[in-house]
Amino acid sequence: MNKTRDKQKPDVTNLDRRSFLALSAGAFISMAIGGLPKTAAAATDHLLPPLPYGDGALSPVISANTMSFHYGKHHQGYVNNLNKLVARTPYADMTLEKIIAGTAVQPENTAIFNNAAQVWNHTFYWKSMKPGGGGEPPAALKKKMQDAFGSVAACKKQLITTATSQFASGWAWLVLDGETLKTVKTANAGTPLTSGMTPLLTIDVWEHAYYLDYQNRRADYVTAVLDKLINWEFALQNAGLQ
Ligand code: MN3
Repeated sequence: MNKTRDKQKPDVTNLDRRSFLALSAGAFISMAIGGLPKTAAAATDHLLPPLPYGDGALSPVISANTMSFHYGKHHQGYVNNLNKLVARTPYADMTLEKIIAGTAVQPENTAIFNNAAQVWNHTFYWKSMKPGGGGEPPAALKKKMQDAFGSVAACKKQLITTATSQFASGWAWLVLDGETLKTVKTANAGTPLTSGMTPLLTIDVWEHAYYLDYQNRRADYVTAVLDKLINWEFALQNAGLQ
């Protein structure tokens, strides 16, 4: 049981399950859960975090149409699936990070891992971008890039190569491996969290991230994200440099 998480939850955890189900359609639960959607798993629900900006804020690099499907359907879908999959399992009350760490090495729980990691990865991806992003990284991050890659341009080029060389669905990441800045790619729902690395930022290279706007031109999408949207300040914070 995670105490921090429990504190944020409505106080319905002490009801026995039969009572909870019996009440779940009633006004009492509506009141107790403060207007959240009424589901039997409400006591342990993971919620879709709000987007840090509006649907159309990243346009024209990422259209409002892409955003509405990607956030509203795909990300929401992973949240919904996760809630269904962990209900009545030992993972029901765990934080996302604990679920990811626990299921990463359990082949029998691949479905839980995939949905939990996709929830986490997408939340991290939205924060990796901002309207009016791109441009020069802050000095401390720039220094790290120069140390590892020679220049900011070389670091960006390496990120583009990493993103375009990921065969099929996955993610491109800028990470800290120990003290060293690196680019890594992960397939499907994979995340550097399970390799002990510190993710600084990510770019989703699943086709659903770019196909409506760029069709098959993944390199154009990744380049535009890096030039116009990438949130270097977020990377700086994650690196503990700020
Ligand atoms: Mn995606």
